[in-house]
Amino acid sequence: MERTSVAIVGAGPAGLLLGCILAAEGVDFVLVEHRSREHVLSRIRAGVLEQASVDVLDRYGLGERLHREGLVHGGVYLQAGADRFHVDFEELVGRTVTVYGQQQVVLDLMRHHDELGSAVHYGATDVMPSGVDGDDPHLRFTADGEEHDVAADVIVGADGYHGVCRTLIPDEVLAPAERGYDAAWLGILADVAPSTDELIYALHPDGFAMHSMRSPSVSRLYLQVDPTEDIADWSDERIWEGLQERLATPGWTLTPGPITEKSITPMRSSVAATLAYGRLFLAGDAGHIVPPTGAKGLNAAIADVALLGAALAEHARGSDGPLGAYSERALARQWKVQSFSQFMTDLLHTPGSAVPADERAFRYFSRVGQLRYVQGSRYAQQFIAEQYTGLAIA
Ligand code: FAS
Ligand code: PHB
Repeated sequence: MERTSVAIVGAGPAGLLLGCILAAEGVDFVLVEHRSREHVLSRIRAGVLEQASVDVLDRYGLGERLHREGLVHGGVYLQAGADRFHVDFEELVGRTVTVYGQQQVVLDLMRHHDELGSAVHYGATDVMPSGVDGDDPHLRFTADGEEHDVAADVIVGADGYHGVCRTLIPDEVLAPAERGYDAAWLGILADVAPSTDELIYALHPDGFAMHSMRSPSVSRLYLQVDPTEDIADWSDERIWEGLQERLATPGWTLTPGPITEKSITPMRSSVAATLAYGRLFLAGDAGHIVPPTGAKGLNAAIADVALLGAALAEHARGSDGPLGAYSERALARQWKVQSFSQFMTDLLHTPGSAVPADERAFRYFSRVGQLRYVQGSRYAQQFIAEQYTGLAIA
């Protein structure tokens, strides 16, 4: 039987970054991932890092390529119909965001573990944490044909919303608070230079559209679609037509290009009632998920493990205060993130087709009214700028 201080389940950004933090703090760990390294790297997810997230990566020496290749943005554009305006984060709150795809963050973290020679097992099977409600937790798994039984002081569930760790917590304890949305995002990657210098979030009568990017030569764009839509019904031409229509504004053109990836992602908000159960701690999507409109999913995962990593280091040094407070502190910040993500999603999406036509019109025009208020209010723009660039991790 093997022994470690922290057994981490899941090698997404939360698990990988937690491992880097523990290594920096001198705390031993094992990290177990049930998909291959290539599969984890292939997942196209988030694109924007808050200032607070960049600061965490810098603190642990993980930001070198991010600063070399990331795109620093001083604001975003919001658009109501054809009326586009800029929200200048730097002028309003003195902060920026960095466009740097989640795949690049994950690659940097994986490479760091390679350099450290960390105990990271990809492609593991029969991954089974147990005993988290007692004093002798174990993580069992099979990797490279070898069965492992690891006794751990603590187990961390960084295995996402559909992971195994959440299932170890009784339903009445996990008790997630949730809401759905009558919209989904059709996302594309296209080999074409972005048609904008900063992200554009647009509310149009046909639905939400967004122009993001991954590099000076790769664009990332999204369209609101009904959650029941099938990606097979969306030809490249239909997608570009929708984007052209919804993002149009006088004097600006959207340059189309070859689409290299397209997929539809449903939206949901969910927050577990606790991120701690006995010797089990949840971090990232394992504990909460948000709609992507506020660019918060990846950043919230980073915030969780920044708090949890520091708390586990204190625990290893004999002080249990921070670990005992982790769930409460992480959830307090998460509910602020949830509220902002909900606000941005409700503000920028048209009501679903199930909503009666008169009510749909009312909701749409009240959102246009809210956007026009934001356009004319420094205070409203500071409200958005402060939260979009990221609240302090504390
Ligand atoms: P992850 O889900 O990334 O990682 C969990 C890991 O655990 C995975 O590698 C999984 O394979 C592994 N795992 C699961 N079960 C396991 C088991 N039983 N044993 C071992 N390993 C197991 N966020 C944004 O901010 N902007 C976006 O545009 C955006 N787009 C998204 C699109 C999609 C399709 C999805 C699903 C999410 C998107 N997100 C976005 C949110 C996303 O970025 C997450 O917030 C982020 O991946 C969270 O990281 P983790 O908590 O590490 O969870
Ligand atoms: C992205 O670039 O994928 C992205 C950016 C901002 C969001 C969501 C997704 O709010």
